[in-house]
Amino acid sequence: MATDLTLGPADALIGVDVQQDFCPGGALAVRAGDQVVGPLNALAARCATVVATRDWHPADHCSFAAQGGPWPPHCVQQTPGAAYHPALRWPAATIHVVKAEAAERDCFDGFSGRPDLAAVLRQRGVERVLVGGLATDYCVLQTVLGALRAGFAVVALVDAMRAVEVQPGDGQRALAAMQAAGARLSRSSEIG
Ligand code: VGL
Ligand code: ZN
Repeated sequence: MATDLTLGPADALIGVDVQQDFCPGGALAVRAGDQVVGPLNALAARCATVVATRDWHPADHCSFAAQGGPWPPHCVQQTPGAAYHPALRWPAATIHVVKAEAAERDCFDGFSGRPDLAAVLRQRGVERVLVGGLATDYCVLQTVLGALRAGFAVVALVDAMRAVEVQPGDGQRALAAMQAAGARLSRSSEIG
């Protein structure tokens, strides 16, 4: 049911970009990024539908500094940095989505990746998505907004996400933007 925080068959968990390069020691490390793994594992074990997205760039991606972009090279396809954090326990039936595969375009929204996530979720009868992962102020924010645009109710799992914070406060501003767009902010411990 979309009106409370009790899990049902119409709920899906989306773990955004919990990849080595976004975790401590990675090429574009998010502070304490690995701390999202625990709450995501706990919910993944309880959700009928689980989605995991990955940032999945070619080596010459436009967002990398060598091409004039803002970021160091990260999440290059088929490299260890693009792998999921090793402590993640995605269920066998997890739906895996990749995004930002084309060199000439960046993409922060899991609903603009491959396969078409909105179509896959609708086909399964999903009405609400619970979203966590990395990073709060980039791909988590855009995936939350993408889900809302696609017509899903959204619970943003505040303890299961961490922010890059290129500018201090970006994480808090991202949470405010999610809420203003219609997402419900919740701690994963509140999910019944
Ligand atoms: C991301 C920066 C660059 C993210 C991806 O997953 O939030 N951030 N590429
Ligand atoms: Zn990226």
